[in-house]
Amino acid sequence: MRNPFLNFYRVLDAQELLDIAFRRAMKSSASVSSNAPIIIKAKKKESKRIKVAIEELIDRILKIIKMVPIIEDLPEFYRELASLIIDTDKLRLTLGKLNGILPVLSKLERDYIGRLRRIEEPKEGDRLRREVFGRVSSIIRKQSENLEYLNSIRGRLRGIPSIDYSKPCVVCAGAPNVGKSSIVKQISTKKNIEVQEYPFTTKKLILGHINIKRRFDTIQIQIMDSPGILDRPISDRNNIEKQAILALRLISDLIIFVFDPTPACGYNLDSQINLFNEVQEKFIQRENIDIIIVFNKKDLASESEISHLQERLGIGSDNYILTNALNGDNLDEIYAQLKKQFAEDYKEL
Ligand SMILES: Nc1nc2c(ncn2[C@@H]2O[C@H](COP(=O)(O)OP(=O)(O)OP(=O)(O)O)[C@@H](O)[C@H]2O)c(=O)[nH]1
Ligand SMILES: [Mg+2]
Repeated sequence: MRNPFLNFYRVLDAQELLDIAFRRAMKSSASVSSNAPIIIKAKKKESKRIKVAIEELIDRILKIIKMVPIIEDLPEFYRELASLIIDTDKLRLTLGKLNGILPVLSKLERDYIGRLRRIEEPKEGDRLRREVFGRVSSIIRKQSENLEYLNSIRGRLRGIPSIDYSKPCVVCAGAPNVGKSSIVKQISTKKNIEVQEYPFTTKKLILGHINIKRRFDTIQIQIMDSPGILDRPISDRNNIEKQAILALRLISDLIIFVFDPTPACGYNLDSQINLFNEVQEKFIQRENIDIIIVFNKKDLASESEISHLQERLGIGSDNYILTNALNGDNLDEIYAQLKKQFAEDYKEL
């Protein structure tokens, strides 16, 4: 599904909204015959100005409210991800406050147009229009923080990947700094993924694609790079780690779990194994989801480090892939496994 926040465009600030509305108003022209009395002309001209300005503002604010999806109505993955990325209560409140000024603006329009009908001097019309514009300005300016807030969160929401539910999705997960992003970068079409020597480089879910060649055609699967997860109680986990868990729980059709058998990543084997067990026990969404186990940093890992990890996991040498994500060594084995997994029974395309 296309990221529902892609239509969340930049919001104009209070001054920009007012400038546009008042400029439109002053350029507007009321239809009134040229030989009508001056007082009638004044009434019509100022009524039109008030109407144009206020309706322009109402229209633009309504558009702002409508372009932000209602979080509660979104599919579970997007709904939960949004609530990890932003404070959804604050968003709801902000939109509610913007919505709240609409009837106030409408009422001002009605009141002032009513008052204009009763003026007796043309210059009274000018005074009334200035007065109502002043009141409108102060109402809109009071929304400055709310408008700014919307702009401050939209980048994060628009950064959510668009998942195609009709294509398989592989989630690459593991402890921080083990080489998840390096692997996804090497084996997928997504090349602009940041890799750094420190943990928590990846702070959000990043989607790439892998084209798998079959005899007569090519199919495409999705691969998700995820932030590192620490071995600690869920209540201590931060919202960055929780995004990875969410992807495992809700969108993975297969998991690539990456271990670093060496001390290089900064997380010992116990904590990586605990995490692996937790993923298997708690975060797998369906029973038939396989895990490809990867031991990365082949170039750094000693024989004994590798056999130790293998023993601790109680697996045979055929049950993991030993890779070097720096030079691409053995990454073709990951590709081969994915092909085996998805090429045969994948009929779409
Ligand atoms: N020597 C060696 N270094 C590697 C290998 N794979 C990754 N690295 C390095 O390990 C560090 C972390 O790599 P990343 O790909 O950012 O690791 P990550 O698991 O995505 O890290 P987070 O996003 O922070 O959780 C970087 O300095 C990489 O260059 C490898 O196979 N061998
Ligand atoms: Mg990363």
